Amino acid sequence: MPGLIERHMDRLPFEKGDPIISLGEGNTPMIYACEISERVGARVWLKLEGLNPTGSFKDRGMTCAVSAAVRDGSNAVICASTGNTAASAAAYAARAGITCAVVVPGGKIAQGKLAQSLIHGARVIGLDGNFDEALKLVRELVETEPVALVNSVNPFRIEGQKTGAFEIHDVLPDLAALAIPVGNAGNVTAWWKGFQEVGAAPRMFGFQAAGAAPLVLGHPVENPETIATAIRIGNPARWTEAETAFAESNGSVRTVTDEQILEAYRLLANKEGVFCEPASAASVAGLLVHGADGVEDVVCVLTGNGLKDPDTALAQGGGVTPCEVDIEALRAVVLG
Ligand code: AN7
Repeated sequence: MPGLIERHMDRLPFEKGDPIISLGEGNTPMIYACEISERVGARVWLKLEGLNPTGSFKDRGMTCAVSAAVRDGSNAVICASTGNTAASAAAYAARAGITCAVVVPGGKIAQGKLAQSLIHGARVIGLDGNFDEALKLVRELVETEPVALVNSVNPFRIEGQKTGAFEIHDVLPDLAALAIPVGNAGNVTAWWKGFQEVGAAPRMFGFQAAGAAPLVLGHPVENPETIATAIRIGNPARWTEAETAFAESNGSVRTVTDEQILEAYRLLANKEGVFCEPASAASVAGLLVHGADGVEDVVCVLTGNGLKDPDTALAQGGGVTPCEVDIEALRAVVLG
């Protein structure tokens, strides 16, 4: 299967003969969510972006950002990240044979994302600060150093991520709404751009964690906090673009609490069989809490794979039942 640059080259800033760094990203499954549809009172679909090569939607943008960096002669990339961008940048840089540095909030990213970044050979820098501080520093660094910045301030990231909208539009051309978690606001910007390019205009329903909700509050949050570490962001780089997407699409941006996020996270796993990371569950939590505002159908973007964050799953799941090697003991604990 070709990657998304080859599939969508007519709508992307690439030409035949350009170097393409791909891991076979995109073309993710979309499945119907029976239980959630019933609870929300609308047809709810789940777009499983956690099934991209590194386990998150970031791969759509990263194939474009790293391919463009290679085309332009870069031999190093850098990003600030809450974890998924780091894992994706590390993988695509490894594939391209270039070096990668990732700057993450020290001790505040999920274990799986850290493991990925390390095993792909990135230089992992644990900053004594949060994502917003990391991004500010990295932007300053690339002003003087010959390193390509692959955060979503890079327009190639937006170009790649907009292809999710093409895939949904092929299946649901009259889709009424998209529910999406919002952190740095690159993804909602990209999805809205993608829908516009195919002449569609579903309402963009964005959801932020209550402790990290600058777009809802209307001002930056100095010390963002949420269990959904992926969206622990207080000053989104794509602020104005996100506001435009919500306004133009007749959408909205609202909050969900950590408890509501975790409830949706458990519900997705228990009733739909879908294991996503906490930040991704914010989209479903938002619909469950705020309703679907009368729309008939809505796609929730499940942005990252649940395996990214084993610690949260272990804390939220049931415990392990011990058993000695004995058939009666086993019968008792299995049936008990
Ligand atoms: C699972 O990896 O910002 O609003 O540095 O990992 O485009 O930022 C991750 C963000 C949603 C929010 N869900 O998307 C990073 C990073 C997951 C994420 C978001 C992120 P944006």
